[in-house]
Amino acid sequence: MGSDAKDLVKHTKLFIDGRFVDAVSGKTFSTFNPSNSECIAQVAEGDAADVDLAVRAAREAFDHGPWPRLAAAERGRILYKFADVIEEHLDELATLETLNNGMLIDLSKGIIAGSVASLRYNAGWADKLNGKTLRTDSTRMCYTLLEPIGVVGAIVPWNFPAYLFLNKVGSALTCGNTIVVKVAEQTPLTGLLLASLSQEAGIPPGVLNVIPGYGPTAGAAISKHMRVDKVTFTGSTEVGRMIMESAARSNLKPVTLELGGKSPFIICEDADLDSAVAVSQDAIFMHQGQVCVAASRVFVHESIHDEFIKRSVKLASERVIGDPFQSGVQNGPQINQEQLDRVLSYIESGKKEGASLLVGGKRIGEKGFYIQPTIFGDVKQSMKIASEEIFGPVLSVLKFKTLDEVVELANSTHYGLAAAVFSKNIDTVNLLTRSIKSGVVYVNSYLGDGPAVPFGGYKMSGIGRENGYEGLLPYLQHKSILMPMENSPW
Ligand code: TXE
Repeated sequence: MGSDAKDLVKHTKLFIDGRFVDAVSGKTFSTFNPSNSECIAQVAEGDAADVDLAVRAAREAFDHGPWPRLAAAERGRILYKFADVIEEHLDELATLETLNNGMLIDLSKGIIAGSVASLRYNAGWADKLNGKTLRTDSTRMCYTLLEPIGVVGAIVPWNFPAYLFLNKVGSALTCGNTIVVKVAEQTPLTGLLLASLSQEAGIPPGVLNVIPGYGPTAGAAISKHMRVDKVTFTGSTEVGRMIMESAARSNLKPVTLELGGKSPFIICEDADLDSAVAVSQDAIFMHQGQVCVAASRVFVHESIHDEFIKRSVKLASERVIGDPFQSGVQNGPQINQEQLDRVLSYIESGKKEGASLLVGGKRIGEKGFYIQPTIFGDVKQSMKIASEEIFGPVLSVLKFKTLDEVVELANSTHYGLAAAVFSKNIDTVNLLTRSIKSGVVYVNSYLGDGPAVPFGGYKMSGIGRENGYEGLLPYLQHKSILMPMENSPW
């Protein structure tokens, strides 16, 4: 894929007010292919000055442009058209995603198809977002209006670049907002291609603006901008905290935060073990563990613990690792050297703290950022590998005896994004699903939620929900209008 890769990269500049432009500073940065560490292209590096231009364009498009004033069904129609155009370019987008991110090509295709489904789901809501008519105690009636919130700033990470881009753009635009998206510095390419496709679909200039650039410059400029009305962020808990702080210190803009996780996967003694073993492998190793809901802690009942370990170690050691474009490959590279080093340092800490390294644990080769799928046994909840987000292919296996004990252990992290319960007993399932503090609990399955299902975290995994009707509400203002109503018959 190396030599013809450059032909795929058509857009490397900032996208502001419907035009691809250089950064004000004239600076660029390199973007890489994680599977061989080679530079793919130079990309314009936006910073505060460029964010300001993009916010002005988005402001103008919101305050005076057609987008928020269109009939809602017409907005929906344009977003459906956007989804069609993306679908026509699905292979191109998926190839670019794999090139820039290292995601397996089949996963890239599936995720882009899922992003199209999410965009269509949101588009369908455009003309169905209505307020209510309310009774009041007085002689007045009240009705509520749902209005767009204004200019949205979106900051997206590198793990699912196109999906997270479209998820946030789809929700914001459906509600009549305009948006400035800062794409991740590691993976700017699919967001820029999507920007150009938005023009083909007829999204007016200024409605969608895209700034590639770094977090502390371009990202921070969005979160503290006085003329940005809302920020939506997916990324680390550490940066989420910074974004909330600068949103509060500037214009108190509301934030939606989708942050890290340390998701528990609970396997009870009556579980279907074949299924639990197979599903838990993908739940941790899919996309090399670079998934916010990666099930990085598996709790296994003591009666089936040794058998689970035996089967899981075998499957992990058989996983095919290699070029993400090659069919049959199950694990590709981590995103970059920094993440690779971070994952390897967690593996070292697991060994030092006394966990047993059962399989994996090493880097593979020197070109690209490949790590062996890794499983630790004899893990204690107090160890770093069981309490901090690793964001790599590293599974911690913990043993439990009673349901009370596993609830206590599963809930004893700062995170609360996702969980799984494997059991055939309905009472056990009900007890665990209601006791676990997380935004989603999968029963005898994992992932595959689809766009209608609200998604987000408890505790330090985030604030607010994305997807579903609930995911649209943060992009709307709720206005109550009260007026006299005399002589009403009832
Ligand atoms: O994330 P960052 P990184 C977690 C995961 C991973 C760790 C570090 O544990 O190992 O975070 O990854 C922008 N103001 N997740 O460093 O820094 C940045 O440019 C405004 C979980 O890549 O949070 C990028 O666009 N923005 C996660 C985005 O924030 C700033 C997905 C995410 O980068 C900023 C990714 C600042 N001061 C990482 N600093 C998930 N929830 O899925 C950085 N950014």
